[in-house]
Amino acid sequence: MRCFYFLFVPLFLTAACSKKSSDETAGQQSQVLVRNGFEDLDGWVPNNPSLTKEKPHAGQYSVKVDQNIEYGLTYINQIGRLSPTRINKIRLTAWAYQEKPGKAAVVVQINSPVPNAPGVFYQKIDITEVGKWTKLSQVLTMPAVVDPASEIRIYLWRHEAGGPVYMDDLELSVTP
Ligand SMILES: [Ca+2]
Repeated sequence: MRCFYFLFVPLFLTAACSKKSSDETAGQQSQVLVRNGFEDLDGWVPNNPSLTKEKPHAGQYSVKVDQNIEYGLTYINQIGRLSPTRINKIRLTAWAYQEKPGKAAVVVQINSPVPNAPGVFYQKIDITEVGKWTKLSQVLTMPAVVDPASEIRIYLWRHEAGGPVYMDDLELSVTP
């Protein structure tokens, strides 16, 4: 209910509302930083073939990669905007569907704000199951020091997929 007043303000605040809400059902154990089922993006982002109605896990939309799409629709944000306080561990969960044997992946990476500097963090979470929706869940330990201006990117990567791969219901949360 506390998000109600955001209904009267522009989109960026409603987005902030959804991503900053605490997961109270988990007993204050986790704070959701990002949650997306890709339902409300059509028309708000530049036309992107990765955003599709072909095979949703829930709702109407998911994101996909295939032989023509190397990287799925990507979440990009500054670490300092994602969380004003330092994060030690985050948990990424997402549902993935791989149509044919292969190895696609969900990637979380953090890039330095300094041009051409080495990457700060990189984790590839492989998708191995075939022919069924599978929940990925992985805890990621953040580097001890991260510049708040660093950029986090989360995306589905075709990598070695043998056919179309879909991702839906992605969530990133702070974990103890
Ligand atoms: Ca969806």
